[in-house]
Amino acid sequence: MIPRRHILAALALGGVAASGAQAQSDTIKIGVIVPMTGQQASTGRQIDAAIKLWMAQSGGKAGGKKVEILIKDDGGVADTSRRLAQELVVNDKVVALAGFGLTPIALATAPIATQSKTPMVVTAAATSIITEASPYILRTSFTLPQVSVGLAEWAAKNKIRKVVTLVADYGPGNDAEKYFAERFLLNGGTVADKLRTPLRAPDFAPVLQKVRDLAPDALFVFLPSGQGAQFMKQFGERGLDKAGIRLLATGDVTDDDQLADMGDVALGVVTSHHYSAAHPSPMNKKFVADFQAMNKFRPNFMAVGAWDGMRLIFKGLDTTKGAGGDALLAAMKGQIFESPRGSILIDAQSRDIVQDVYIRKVERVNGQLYNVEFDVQKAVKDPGKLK
Ligand code: VNL
Repeated sequence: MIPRRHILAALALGGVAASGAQAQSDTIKIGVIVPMTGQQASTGRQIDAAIKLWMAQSGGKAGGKKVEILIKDDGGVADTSRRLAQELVVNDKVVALAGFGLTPIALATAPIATQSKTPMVVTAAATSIITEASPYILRTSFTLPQVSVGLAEWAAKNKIRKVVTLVADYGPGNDAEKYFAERFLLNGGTVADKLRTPLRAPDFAPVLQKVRDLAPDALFVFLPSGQGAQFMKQFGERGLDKAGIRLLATGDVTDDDQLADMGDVALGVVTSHHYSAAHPSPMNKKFVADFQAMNKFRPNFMAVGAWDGMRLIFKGLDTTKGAGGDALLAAMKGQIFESPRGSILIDAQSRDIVQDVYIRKVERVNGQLYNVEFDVQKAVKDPGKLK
C-alpha cells in the first residue's frame, strides 16, 4: 500500500505542474528587440507605439490565448540583440521574435532563430540579403532594391541625365547605390560619383561640397531613418537646392517621424517608398488617426512595418491555435492582407514582402509637410531576389 502522505505529495506536485503548464499555455509570449536608446532610438519609439496600438486594437489575444509582448532595447548594438534573443528564446520561451532596427543586428541574430526554430519577423531592417540569413526569417518592412529601382526609372524619364549617389556605408546603402545606379545607367543616365558616409555620426559637409563641385542634375540619397533632418538642413545650408541640384531619395530621408520639422528645403523633394502617412486609403486614415490619438507624433514606415508584423504573427497564431515553431512559420508564409500602406503579400518562397512602391513629392498639406504619392508601381518583389 502506498502511504497516504506520498499520494498527497504526488497530488500536490501534479497540481503544481498542471497549473504551471496551464499558466504557460494560456499566455503566449512574443519577444520584440529594437533600439530604444542611441542613434536609432526613433525607430524603437515608433515600433513600440505601433505595437501598443496593435495590442489595444486586437485585445491582445491570438489563437484563443492571451499574448504578452516582451520589448527589449538593444541600443542598436548587434551583440546585445543576439544575447537578448537568446534569453527570450531560452528563458521566456517566446513563440516569435520581432523588430530588428538595423541590418547588422538582424544578421547577427538570425542564427538564434535557425538554431531554436523560432520564427523571426524583421519589421524594420531592409537589406535584401536578410531573409536569406535564416529560413525562419520573414519580413514586413521593405528592401532597398525594391524602392530604389522605380526612382531611377522616374529620374531617367524626367530629364535627369547626370546624378551623384550618396548612401550610408553599410548593407542597405550598398543595395540602394547598386540598384539605383544600375537601373539609371540602363535607362541612359550617367553617374558622376558614388559617395558614402559612415553609419555612426556622419558628417555631411565634405560630401555635400563634393556634390556641389560635380554639379549633377540630381543627387540620389539613402540614409537610415533618423538621419534625414540633419542631412536636409545641411543640404539647404550649403545652398545645393539654390544651385539647382534636385534631391531624389528613398523615403527613409523624408521620414514621417521628422518630416514635419524639416522646413521649406524639403518642399519638392521626390522620393520613393512603400509608406506615407498621407496614403489616402480609408484604412490608413484610420490607422493614422488611431495612432495619433495615442501618441504626439505621426506614424512612419517603421510603425507600419511593426503593426503589420504583429498582424502577421497574430494571424499565424490564430491558425496554429497558439503553437510556435515550424507550424507558426508555415502559417505566416503566403499571407496576403490589406495594410495601411496598401495590399501586401508575404511571398511563401522568399518569405519577403511583395508590395506597392510609390513615387512621392514633399508638399504642404493643411500647413504640414507630407510625402504626397503621385505614381505607383504595383506588387513589387525584391529585385535583389531575382538574380
Ligand atoms: C535600415 C534600413 C535601417 C532602412 C533604417 O533605419 C532604414 C537597415 C534605421 O537595414 O539597417 O531606414
